[in-house]
Amino acid sequence: MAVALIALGSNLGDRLAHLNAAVAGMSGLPETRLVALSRLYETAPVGGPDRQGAFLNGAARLETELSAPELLLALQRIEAGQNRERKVRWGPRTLDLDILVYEAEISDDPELVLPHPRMHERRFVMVPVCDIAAGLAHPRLHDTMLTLLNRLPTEAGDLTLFDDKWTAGYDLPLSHEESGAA
Ligand code: A4P
Ligand code: MG
Repeated sequence: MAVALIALGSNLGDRLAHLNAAVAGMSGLPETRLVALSRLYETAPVGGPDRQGAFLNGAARLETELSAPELLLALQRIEAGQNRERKVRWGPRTLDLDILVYEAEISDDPELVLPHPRMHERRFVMVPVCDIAAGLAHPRLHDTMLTLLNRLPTEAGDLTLFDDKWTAGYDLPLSHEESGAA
């Protein structure tokens, strides 16, 4: 059984609906359990074309028997189910699901870089991550997620708490570790 952290993002269409579909999709994956969800945050776009809309971002913790490549493929199918189109790098998207961390695996394969190479530079990733995994050590940098978040300048992206609840219509453990973040 492996622990994986997933970043969820949407800034196109019904953002909350796309994220809830992602939660439903991840919950339905074989040999996989969704064990924690972060709060949801509205975040200013980082990179990409000018004037794209604000993102909703969150993070999820999974326990899975899928390998990292199998999990990536499964996440890409869930993205495709929300009509994700790949046009512009860092451009607007209905749904983006990235594997942030898979156990302590380290990979430089461009198809699947682990841990996600930009995660620790981004408040829109690290704030939700600290809701669910503040004490987890970053496999490459070795510091905890909370230490990495606290090191980020506040200019590393505007972010506000969006809504304490995901609206998926079934029972999910909304668990936060006390992080003092947000
Ligand atoms: N890939 C490699 N490693 C991974 C990984 N750990 N998880 C490959 C997922 N995919 C990984 O992804 C491009 C390729 O990355 C895939 O083929 C996969 O094999 P993509 O989702 O098609 O493209 P992308 O998301 O546009 O590119 P990228 O580089 O993943 O973008 P980022 O760095 O994820 O940034 N601002 C705010 N506020 N909130 C956001 O969520 N997201 C981005 C995307 C930019 N700005 C943002 C946000
Ligand atoms: Mg992506």
